[in-house]
Amino acid sequence: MESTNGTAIEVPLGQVNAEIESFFESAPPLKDSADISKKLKEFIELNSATPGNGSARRVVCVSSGGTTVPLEQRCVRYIDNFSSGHRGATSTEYFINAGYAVIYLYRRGTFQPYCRSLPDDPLLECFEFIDESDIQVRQPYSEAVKRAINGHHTAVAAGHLLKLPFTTIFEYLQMLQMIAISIRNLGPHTMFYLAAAVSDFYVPWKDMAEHKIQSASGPLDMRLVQVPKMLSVLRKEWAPMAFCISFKLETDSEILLQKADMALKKYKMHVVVANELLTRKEEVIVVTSDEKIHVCRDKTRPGSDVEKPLIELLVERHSAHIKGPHA
Ligand code: PAZ
Repeated sequence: MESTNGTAIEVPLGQVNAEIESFFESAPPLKDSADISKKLKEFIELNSATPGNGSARRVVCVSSGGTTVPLEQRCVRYIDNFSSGHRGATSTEYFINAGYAVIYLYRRGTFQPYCRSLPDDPLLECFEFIDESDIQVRQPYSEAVKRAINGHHTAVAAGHLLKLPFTTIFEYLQMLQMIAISIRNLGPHTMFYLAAAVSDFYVPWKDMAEHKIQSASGPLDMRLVQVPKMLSVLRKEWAPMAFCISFKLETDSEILLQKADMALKKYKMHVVVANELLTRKEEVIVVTSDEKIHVCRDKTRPGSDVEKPLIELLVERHSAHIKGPHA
């Protein structure tokens, strides 16, 4: 909750929990939850310290892309947002390079790690026939295809990348909870890097039309309710030892830092990364309880991105979190 002068007001956790419980109770159950649980269990075992594996890896959950809000239970129409998943995909590559195991919780159809340089319009651009039965990669794309196959297959085969797709707000929040609870026992060695653009408003499942809404019924009058804020519960209950980073996007630079500060305090995040829509690929501001650090893309290097210095900084902060008091 926000006061009229923009400062954060503490909402009692009991009230928040009741809203969250009601959200989860009324959400349509995840279709593939048993399969997701199994994949998570195997991934965590693989990246935990055992006599066979050697030392444990740090584990980060990177959320990426935007959630949809369905308007009908047999969904024909939905509300969506702009997020392309570029931030999450790029950051995943840098986390893997830095030695992390990444759970990539991503919106179906958005950017994928190691595949950012491939044309998506259409992907078939990359290939051509050599003869009637064989194809090859066309020359201009050969480096990008090799990089994608090599990076992606190596990370997946080594057990350093687990990709879990979502579409709706219901799927996203249920999966985030499953991930948080699954990695909780790894303690401070875990990180949440929540770059997904999560819907603020939704139609509760029980209030949603079952069938396609008919235009013959006249103007559409629909009530959207607020999605309960899960960040404080993630911090306090689901994964209390994890290092938690959330993102704040605004289009108005005047309010960006104030909103980021508020999120930091209200949800007790360790870091909030503030960014503006138009400059998000050029610079971000890393906001902590005592610092505001501008992180910029190195413009002298063609093809550089802001995620490189950002992840370097966050990995360093995570190391300090692991050494220090982390509750
Ligand atoms: O996905 P993308 O690369 O197009 O954009 C990234 C972003 C702007 C969605 C991300 O940096 C971000 O700010 N996520 C949180 C958005 C929010 O305030 O809900």
